[in-house]
Amino acid sequence: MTRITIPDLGGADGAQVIEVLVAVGDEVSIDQPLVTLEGDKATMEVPATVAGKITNVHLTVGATVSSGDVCVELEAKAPAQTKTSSASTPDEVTSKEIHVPDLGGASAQVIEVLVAAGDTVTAEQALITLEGDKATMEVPSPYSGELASVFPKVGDHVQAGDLVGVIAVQQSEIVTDNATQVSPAPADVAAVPVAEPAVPAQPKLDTVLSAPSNKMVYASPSVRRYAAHYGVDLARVKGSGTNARILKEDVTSAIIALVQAAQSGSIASGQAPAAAKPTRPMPDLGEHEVIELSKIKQVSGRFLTDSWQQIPHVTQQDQADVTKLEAYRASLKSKGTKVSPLIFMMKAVAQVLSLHPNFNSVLSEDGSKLYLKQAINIGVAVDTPKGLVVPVIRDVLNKSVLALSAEVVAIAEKARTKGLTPKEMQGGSFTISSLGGIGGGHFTPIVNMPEVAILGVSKLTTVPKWADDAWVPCSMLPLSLSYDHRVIDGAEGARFITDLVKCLQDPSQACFLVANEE
Ligand code: CAO
Repeated sequence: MTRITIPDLGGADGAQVIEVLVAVGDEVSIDQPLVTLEGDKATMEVPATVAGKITNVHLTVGATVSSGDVCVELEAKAPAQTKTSSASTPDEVTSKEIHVPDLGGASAQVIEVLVAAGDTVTAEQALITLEGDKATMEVPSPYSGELASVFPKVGDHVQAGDLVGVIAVQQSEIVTDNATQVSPAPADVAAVPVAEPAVPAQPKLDTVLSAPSNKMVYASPSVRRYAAHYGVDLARVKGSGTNARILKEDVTSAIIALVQAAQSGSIASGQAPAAAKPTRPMPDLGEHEVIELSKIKQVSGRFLTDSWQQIPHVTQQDQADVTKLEAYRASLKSKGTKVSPLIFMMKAVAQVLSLHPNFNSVLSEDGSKLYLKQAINIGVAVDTPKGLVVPVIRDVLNKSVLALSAEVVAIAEKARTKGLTPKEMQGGSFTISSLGGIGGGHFTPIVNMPEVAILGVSKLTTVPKWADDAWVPCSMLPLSLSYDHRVIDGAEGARFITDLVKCLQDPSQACFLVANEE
């Protein structure tokens, strides 16, 4: 009896089972999805890591799971024979190690792991993406075969010769391609850009798309995101993977076929994938320089585009008179305790989120459910040389001002120097983007999907205010609250920002007290 367990969820423990795709008695093959999980930021499928007949299904829809929980039990089929003997014949299977190629002396960080143990890969298929000082590169598989193990994790630092994985390869595969595959060509991580995905040639519409149906769609979360990005309906895409699983290449073929059909007039241009419509030609740029956008910028760019396109944003603006809070901050500073206005902002936001739970939530992918979170975990946008990242500060409501201040300083420094782990960026339910240290007035921050709201904080200015028959100088803090109008109504948005302003105007609030002061 073999047990298949929930794999490492990258810190996203507490994911919910939203689909159970198999039942007792089903025969499953390697890589066939067993259940679909929904975490804070994404959905993922748990694939079968061995083939066999299901004897017990341990999970039901709605269950909450963590890494290591048992998913199913099955009677495993006899595995394919593997051996490492050099005397193997062309039809036998041999285990081969895959190593990181020459990186030109540098080490590099793993920023994507594109495969998992049990995946069948083809020669030259990318396994992991590395980011060095100046560029990213993919490490391809030198062989076609089935991966027995994959070792690097996102965030690991690797160098030439480190083990990427072990692959079971048909002996004939090695005989044919030995000369080029055993010693991968040296690749300079500072010079090799990520290759564009291979584009299949001229697919015909009816070979890649079927009529709309309610069939179950098998596709990985990354393929689903890819299809969603281009506006392709996965229910219509013909899958070429195991059990009609839809692969990235299938979606690419569908995009190309749809664009060609739109260009030839056989479908209306509005039916072509939105992001794949013919683009304007590049204008004559004259002398120019080309810079490769960092991976962080490319990835955050995709998320921002998705959020901007999918969320009906409203930005409610206001300003808080923080004169008293600034005086309190100055009194702390005179006693040697320096606290950024951002920390008081976080405490005030946490306070107000506890009164407006709809803002402390994430929305399900289909927009039908709102998950109200108990913990108040606030993401803080940090500007780094490689782009914008959002570390998440947990349990802000229950942390002291000083503890929060130390944590924000440390995590912002780590984001700028060493980089963050995925876990440090997960689990948030509201984001603050503070440009107060830089300048500028109100702005329109973009919601950090699937969260439903974000607060933009700008630089405070001193303005004259009429009070008690006299003009007095006041410190006014511009606030810009963007929210998802599918979830938050305008009245709720106005109530939230009004409560936030009230909170910030009263520094005697318990949440602002600095422990060593009182
Ligand atoms: N008004 C006036 N001054 C402010 C302020 C405000 N709202 N917020 C901060 N300041 C002051 C601080 O007090 C500090 O001044 P002193 O050094 O004289 O005390 C100075 O500005 C620098 O602050 P900081 O930016 O270093 O620190 P912070 O705690 O305010 O912010 C962090 C930390 C990580 C949020 C910030 O460094 C950062 O990266 N901001 C950019 C975020 C961003 O790019 N957002 C855009 C996202 S796109 O939507």
